[in-house]
Amino acid sequence: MGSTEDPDYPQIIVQYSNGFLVSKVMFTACELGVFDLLLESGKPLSSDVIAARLGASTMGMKRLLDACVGLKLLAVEMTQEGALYRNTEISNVYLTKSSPKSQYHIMMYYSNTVYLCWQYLADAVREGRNQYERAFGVSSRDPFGAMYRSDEEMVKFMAGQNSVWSICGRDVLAAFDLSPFTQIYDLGGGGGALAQECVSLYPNSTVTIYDLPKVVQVAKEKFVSPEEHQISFHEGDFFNDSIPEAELYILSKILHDWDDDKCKQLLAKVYKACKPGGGVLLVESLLNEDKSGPVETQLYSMNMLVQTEGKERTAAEYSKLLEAAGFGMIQVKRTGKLYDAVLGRK
Ligand code: ASE
Repeated sequence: MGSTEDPDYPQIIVQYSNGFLVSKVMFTACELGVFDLLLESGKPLSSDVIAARLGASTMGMKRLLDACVGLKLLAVEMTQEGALYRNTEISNVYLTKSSPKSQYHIMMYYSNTVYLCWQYLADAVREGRNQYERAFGVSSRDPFGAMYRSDEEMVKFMAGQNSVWSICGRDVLAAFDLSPFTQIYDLGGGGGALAQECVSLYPNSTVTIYDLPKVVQVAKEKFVSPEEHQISFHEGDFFNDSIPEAELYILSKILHDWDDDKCKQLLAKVYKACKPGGGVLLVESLLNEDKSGPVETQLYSMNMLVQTEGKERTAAEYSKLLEAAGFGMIQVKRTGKLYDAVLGRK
């Protein structure tokens, strides 16, 4: 690209314009179960067979499959019976529902919820607030009231967040040696995937998932089995109810949901509850200090605008919030993946 680029065919503009088409093709193939069927089948299948098994039109399915080949999400081989499609290695691992590293649920959340909010991105930028009212007709005053407007939406969100920890959880928890902290609270721990990674990485730790009563109920029902003895639950609203004493508090993708005032309120409360010598671990996607990137984090910050009251922040911004609450000895670790870690001590 660069100097060799045709000025009348700017790659960057074409690629970015088509970005949403790319996302929707991948989301749709996931939603219709293309990758699951090809995994189960264990052998390449024709578009006719795939269409019939998934209850789709042959014409629509053929086009979707070919687009997936173009996107390198499927491979095709020509045989005497015609084209046969199979999963790529990446699709088997990340796009099938049953894989331990499946990103299926976060994609369904993006495709069916986040996508609808982004329809109103221009309004969000003009007004500086989330777009639940326009997108779903629910009040945007309480973002989690809106995000959890139905049990179904709440479960989709929890499953989506869980899928992220299946690929990033270990790195953020291994960023610091957390073994000195055995009594851990995961504030807003939701579906519990990060708590599960935590007790697996630190076998001497116990993690209490602190979340809203209806979230805890669903976590117990659908995501965390009672046999997982190192994990327990505490029902509450961390802004309005008390926070029990512990050695370490994990706030994973919590502060990015809220403005600076709310973050300071919450961190001050956590500081009060924290044992001396204890700490707080922030798990967030960190912006560069000059906010020049990473682009994924900049896009997530746009998403916080359309969906929440918060934003993505720099390491210095998180450090300032921690210091304002009383925490010290602040350490920052970038993982090179989507989510990073910041540790503060009392
Ligand atoms: C939140 C995280 C998310 C609140 C709303 C959210 C995510 C999507 N919607 O705490 C996961 C991160 N992904 C993006 C696109 O921001």
